Amino acid sequence: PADFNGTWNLVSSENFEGYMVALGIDFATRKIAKMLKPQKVFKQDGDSFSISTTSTFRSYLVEFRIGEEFEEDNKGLDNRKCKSVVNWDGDKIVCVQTGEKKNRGWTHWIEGDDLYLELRCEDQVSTQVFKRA
Ligand code: RET
Repeated sequence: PADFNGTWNLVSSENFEGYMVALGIDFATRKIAKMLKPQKVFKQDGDSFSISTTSTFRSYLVEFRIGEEFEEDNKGLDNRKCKSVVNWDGDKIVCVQTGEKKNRGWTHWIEGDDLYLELRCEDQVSTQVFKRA
């Protein structure tokens, strides 16, 4: 499987605004969040992952094992609880976040030297690209 370990900095973001609107993030928070260049720190040990997304404004940590459902609180994002599960799809990790919002989840993969993140909520898709720090 792919090795995501390392520190990654955001370099580009498509439709993050649409994703945040779909999540119901308020206007003021969206204006700030759009300007941020978050950093991701991946710690991967076999099928155990810890992914921290940090920014000057707010940060988010998620920890999971592949294939094991966990309660996600999305604290500091939209604060809605989900039942989440992450699985491998080839060299991609795909998260399904089951809860109030339809079609919610994300996919991470590596392409060349870049880390990609596709964020999905309802009919919105945002794609972010990160480079190694
Ligand atoms: C920030 C700033 C505050 C508002 C929002 C944010 C969004 C964070 C997201 C994090 C996704 C994390 C994932 C982790 C696992 O790989 C930047 C904290 C809405 C969308 C997918």
